Amino acid sequence: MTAKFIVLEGLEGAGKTTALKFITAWLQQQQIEVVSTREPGGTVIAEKIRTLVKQAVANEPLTLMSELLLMYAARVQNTDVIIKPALAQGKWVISDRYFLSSFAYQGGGRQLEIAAIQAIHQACLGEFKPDLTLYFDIEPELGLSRAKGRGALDRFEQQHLDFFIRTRQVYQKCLAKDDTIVEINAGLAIEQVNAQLIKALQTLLLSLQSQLQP
Ligand code: Z5A
Repeated sequence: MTAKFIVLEGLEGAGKTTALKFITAWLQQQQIEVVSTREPGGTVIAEKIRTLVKQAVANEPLTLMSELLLMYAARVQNTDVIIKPALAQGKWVISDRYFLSSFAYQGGGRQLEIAAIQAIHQACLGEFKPDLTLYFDIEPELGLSRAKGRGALDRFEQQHLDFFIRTRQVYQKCLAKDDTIVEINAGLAIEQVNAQLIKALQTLLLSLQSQLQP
């Protein structure tokens, strides 16, 4: 079966990490070999970058452009070391976040120019993109209240509500423009979220089967 690259996107507390486990188990039941990864992170070097971008450093703010470039450095590492080799071996890849996060967080939340992000994106990834992005849409207040339940907040989670409202707006704009992005209503109970995930995965499998038929 042709390998597929699936990405989970959305605000914090939307349930991406929870869903990644569910999707991995569901695909494995269909006899599909799955590799999971996350961003920023996934490889040893990219995980070091993750630590760098998530923690505040005393007396030295991380500049907006540095933050963006670090996200892309981690992404190139993850793409070249984990994602592309796994796909080449016929394995499916699921990533907790990918490049849409940079457009939403750095473009929307941080208000960096989208044209600058696009230029860096093109230089780093070219036309490479996921086959399916599951966008977990949630009211920022609800997502943050779920994330806060976990304890100390990182550098992103400490942002004001406006930051997350702007981030969500970019996600929603991208959703409207790209039919490889599927919306999941993440404000519902886990069972209802899982039902939406199964539907999206079944649609992907069916389209794959019809492509493979002579
Ligand atoms: N970032 C960026 O700025 N630019 C980029 O290019 C990239 C990332 C790639 C990564 O943090 C940060 O980096 C992120 C964006 C930025 N900023 N923030 N904040 P992360 O990976 O640590 O955080 P996250 O991706 O937002 O993950 P998260 O906070 O863990 O959220 P989640 O994975 O979507 O949610 P969860 O862990 O599955 O669930 C959270 C809690 O809610 C947990 O207790 C669950 O049991 C519960 N849950 C899950 N689903 C439900 C439902 N349906 N009902 C009730 N409770 C639920």
